[in-house]
Amino acid sequence: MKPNVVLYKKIPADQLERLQSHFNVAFFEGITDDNRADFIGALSNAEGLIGASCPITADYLDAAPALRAISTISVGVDQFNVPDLTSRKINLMHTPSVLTETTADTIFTLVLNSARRVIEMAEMVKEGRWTRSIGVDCYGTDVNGKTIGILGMGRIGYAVAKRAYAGFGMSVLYYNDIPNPMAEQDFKARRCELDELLAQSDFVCVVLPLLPETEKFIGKTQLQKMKPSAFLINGSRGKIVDEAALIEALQQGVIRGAGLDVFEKEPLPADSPLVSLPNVVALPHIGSATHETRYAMVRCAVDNLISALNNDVSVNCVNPKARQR
Ligand code: 8YV
Repeated sequence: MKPNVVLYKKIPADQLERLQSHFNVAFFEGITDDNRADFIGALSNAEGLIGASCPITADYLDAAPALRAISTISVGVDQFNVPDLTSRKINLMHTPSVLTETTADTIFTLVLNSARRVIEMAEMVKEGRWTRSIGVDCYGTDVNGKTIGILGMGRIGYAVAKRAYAGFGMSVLYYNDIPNPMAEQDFKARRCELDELLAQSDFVCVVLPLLPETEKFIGKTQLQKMKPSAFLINGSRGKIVDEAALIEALQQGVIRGAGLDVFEKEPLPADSPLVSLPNVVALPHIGSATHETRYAMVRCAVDNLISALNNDVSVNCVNPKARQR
């Protein structure tokens, strides 16, 4: 008998077939008010759960007494209460390595777009407002040779540092709970206190995971410690930055601009000042959203679920100790 698995995100056909060759799959296209009752019903005999972008709350877990493994198609695990999963003996699998480089590309896109005002300038051309040679009102800020401060020197932080150092000759500062000797050796990255990083960096890049202790990690006080010419770049999770404080800082010129792929509330409400502020580049959470990377994430998540339900949690498991094997 194949184990029962619930899939709550649309995935490519070949990966669905792989999943179906190992499991009986109940498929839901997201979890919505319309399908919630059926989703909860399908959980009653599910041993595995796979999907992304929906919080998996205690009421779902209560409805899933046989659940042994959840495989999220993401690196971030903030949609889950990991200690609760561990106490329920449910392994949580994620997709860390496959999206590192693409997410770092997105973060660097935000660095370049914010500094060189690419979207503003492109709109000027598209709207037929390029009617004379450009003047100081169109100038941007250099990226090359500047200082980048990276909050969180994990896989993605390292990949951002690589681009900054090797591609743009930037100095790299980082803030992390533990040293990253590779980043120090490869990119001359220097670990420092948060206040020093904020005061010295021309680009402050947030690449921390969202945890209770990183929520609103960057607030009014931290923004005021940044240079007035600096940019805040957030490619991890919106809740790490106090959005109201950021909006105020951008409106009052406390910092020069921001490049944001993530927001406190997603989709970003259309009436948010972040939509209309000229010194903000806002993207719709596309960090890992390329054909290649999203496919690799799904494949990795399917592999992870197959392994976990075969009692192998040696790779990509967030809480390997959840089940004592
Ligand atoms: C996706 C992400 O937006 O992996 C993550 O943690 O934020 C993104 O790659 C998301 O999880 C949807 O799959």
